[in-house]
Amino acid sequence: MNRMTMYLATFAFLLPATGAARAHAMLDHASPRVGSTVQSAPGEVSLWFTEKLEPAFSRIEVRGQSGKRVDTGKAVVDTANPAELRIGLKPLSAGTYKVFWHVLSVDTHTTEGIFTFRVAR
Ligand SMILES: [Cu+2]
Repeated sequence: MNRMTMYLATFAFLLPATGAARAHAMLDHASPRVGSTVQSAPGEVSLWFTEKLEPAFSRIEVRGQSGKRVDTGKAVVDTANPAELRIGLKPLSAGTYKVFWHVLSVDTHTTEGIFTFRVAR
């Protein structure tokens, strides 16, 4: 491969990859933070994504160690920020909680993920 061919091959490979990555709604950050330990029980879980979400097809489930759901049922997209999704929580006792999210971004791609946080007391 000469230098020009190599350059073009690299460019052709990178373009669609970065385009697709930018289009998907990936988790940017969360509150409580991914993998964190919080000192007191949070009243809600908030997730910030890299893309705007379709509220009707975006959800969060929060479960305790027994697998029982501890969220209040329905995740809502923030009215001022369409890339923020959050859900209320029942009063949490100390322990580890699992947050499962499944979202549809406005470009019609679904993504999902899971993380945990711990309540110290
Ligand atoms: Cu996408």
